Amino acid sequence: MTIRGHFITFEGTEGVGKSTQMANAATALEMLGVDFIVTREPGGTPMAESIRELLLAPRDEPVNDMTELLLMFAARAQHLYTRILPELESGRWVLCDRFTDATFAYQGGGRGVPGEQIAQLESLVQGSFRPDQVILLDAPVETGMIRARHRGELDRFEQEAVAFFERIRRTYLERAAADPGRYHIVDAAQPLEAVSEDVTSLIESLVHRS
Ligand code: Z5A
Repeated sequence: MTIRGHFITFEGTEGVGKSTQMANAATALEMLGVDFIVTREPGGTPMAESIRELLLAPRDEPVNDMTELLLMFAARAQHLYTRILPELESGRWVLCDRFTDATFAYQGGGRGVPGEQIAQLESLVQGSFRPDQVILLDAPVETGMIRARHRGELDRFEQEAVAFFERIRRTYLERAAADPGRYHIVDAAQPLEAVSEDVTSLIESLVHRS
């Protein structure tokens, strides 16, 4: 299999501005004449979107950590093999709102599932496939919560306490520190215009060096 497109993921704790900055990155790619798609996880195909609904719905029944983890990877397998890889093979860039880094951060850092177990599933589902570049939008947890929480009913993840999101943020920052060539940390606590400028110049530099 020859992969010709570029796979860029956007990560961060809730409300840091991933959707906003993906739209901004899409505009930058359009201006540069790059052919691309925008997608998200969990989701990105009709079946994977159904799994997303299962995962996000608040429910009375406690959700087992392993159930949550396996559903994340079930959605990912469907998304990866039926959408992401075919798009990359046809030469398109793929911008994805969250990918496996979110699993290490949320199910690993947040829920406490050992990283080695997540890494085993990552190898099983993805082989050696990883994002080419990860844009980590980083801001204090409270900043994102304030931005996100005026949207109405909270989903199952959004109902978690601040400490859960602090562990997630820490895990993201540790992963970024361990692989600085692939992770780009953007200060998402800045005013919107400044974050957008940082993301636009990052996208421009990725296109120019591709
Ligand atoms: N999850 C998981 O557990 N494991 C996995 O493997 C994966 C996912 C893949 C769904 O993700 C949940 O799935 C997620 C983790 C879990 N749960 N949580 N929490 P999601 O990405 O769909 O949900 P989210 O993280 O909650 O995203 P979000 O709330 O939609 O936030 P966002 O996309 O990062 O932010 P936004 O919508 O772009 O911005 C939020 C608001 O802030 C909006 O009004 C903007 O106009 C405003 N904004 C944005 N930037 C700024 C700046 N710089 N200043 C001021 N205001 C701003």
